[in-house]
Amino acid sequence: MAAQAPTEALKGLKVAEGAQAKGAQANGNGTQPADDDGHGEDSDSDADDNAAAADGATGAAKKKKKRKPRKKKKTPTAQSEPPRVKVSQLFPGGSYPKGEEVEYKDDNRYRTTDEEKRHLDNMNSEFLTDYREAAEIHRQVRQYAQRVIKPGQTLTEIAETIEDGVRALTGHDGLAEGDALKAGMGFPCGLSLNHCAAHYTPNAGNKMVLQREDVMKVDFGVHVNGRIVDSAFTMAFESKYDKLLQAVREATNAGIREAGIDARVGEIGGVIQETMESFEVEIDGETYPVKSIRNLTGHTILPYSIHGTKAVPIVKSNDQTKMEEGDVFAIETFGSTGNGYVRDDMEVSHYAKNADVQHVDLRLSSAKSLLGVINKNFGTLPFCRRYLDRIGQEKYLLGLNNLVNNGIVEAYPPLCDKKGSYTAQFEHTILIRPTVKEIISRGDDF
Ligand SMILES: [Co+2]
Repeated sequence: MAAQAPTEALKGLKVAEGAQAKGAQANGNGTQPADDDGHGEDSDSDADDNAAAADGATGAAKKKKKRKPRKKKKTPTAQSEPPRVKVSQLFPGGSYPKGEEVEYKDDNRYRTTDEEKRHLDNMNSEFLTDYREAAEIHRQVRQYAQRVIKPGQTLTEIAETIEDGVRALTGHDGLAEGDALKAGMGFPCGLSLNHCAAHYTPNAGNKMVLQREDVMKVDFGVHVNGRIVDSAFTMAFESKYDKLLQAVREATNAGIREAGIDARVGEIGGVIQETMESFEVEIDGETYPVKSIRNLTGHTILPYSIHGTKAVPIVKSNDQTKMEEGDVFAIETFGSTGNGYVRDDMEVSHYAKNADVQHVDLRLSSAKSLLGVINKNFGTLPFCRRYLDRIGQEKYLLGLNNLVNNGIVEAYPPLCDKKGSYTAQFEHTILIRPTVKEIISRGDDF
């Protein structure tokens, strides 16, 4: 999910010289729940056994014949298509693959082998296991999505392809109260087209169809026990967009490369911008410079909270904030053929409860009851309207808007550059571990 630079900070932002883009603002992504904890194997042969017992009168011989061998359901060793096998079954004992581990440089080089740092690292084993599980789910679902998403599909179908996969692989369908808080969607699946950069996902009844000429940002989160992996990519079906995608992929990788303990976020923004803006692209006979979208940023991630307190600008800035041991960062960059600046546009779908709200006395009963539903099912995880629909909520818009107006829930509207422009995004989550930097969501695809 994209974080937005606050308007205040932007006023002081000198694009050429760099500026003070502090505090990222989170944008919503939602969560989806799944079903049981997934440890119970169903013994599907029980029913057959009972049936066989019932017609015992027909003789033991026949009964023997009828009885199917009691086979223990085999634990799947490979993922299905569409992905429905829990990754906890594919990697028994929590042996999930690591992300890409990168050693620290210069003054921090000692950390990789330092006894104390290694000890600190070992104390985080549960955190790492949860993060690696969430990342593996992200990779498996997104790589499936990359194979099957085609022009002609509706955005609703595409979102459900991804969300159903994520929920199945976590083993939590999120339908029972509280289940989505155990594991599932870390935020709603964003499917933002063309000049829209972020935070678009269909609401109920949306009939939009993906076109061959579209450039689609696919941005979704997976969480396990509140450990959110935030990773995004861009899909296009025409080669004229290749270079735009390349610019943004390289800019994101430059940001990841510069990240580390003691790295200053403003300088990282400068490197990202330099990489991004070294590209120009030709689309339909017109040449455009690729611009970093200056009011979008990367961000820290906290448990159950997609936008932490630190921002990573994607243009040069004087922000001296340092990355520190233990931080989790979403490094995301956005390139545009337009103004390099986004505004709120179109219908809101993404929401999240504010982490720091004090008690407000709500007068509207529908708002009060909806807040109860949000607390139990999403907590502070971003959600979208479709996620309320699927858990049976109806006619909730008045209550939802009331929660937004009372500052309890934050609305994250779609963020769009100027009409006719094209935007692209790539994003990874990285862990600033005591010993190494781990690009947890890295895959063969990006
Ligand atoms: Co993000």
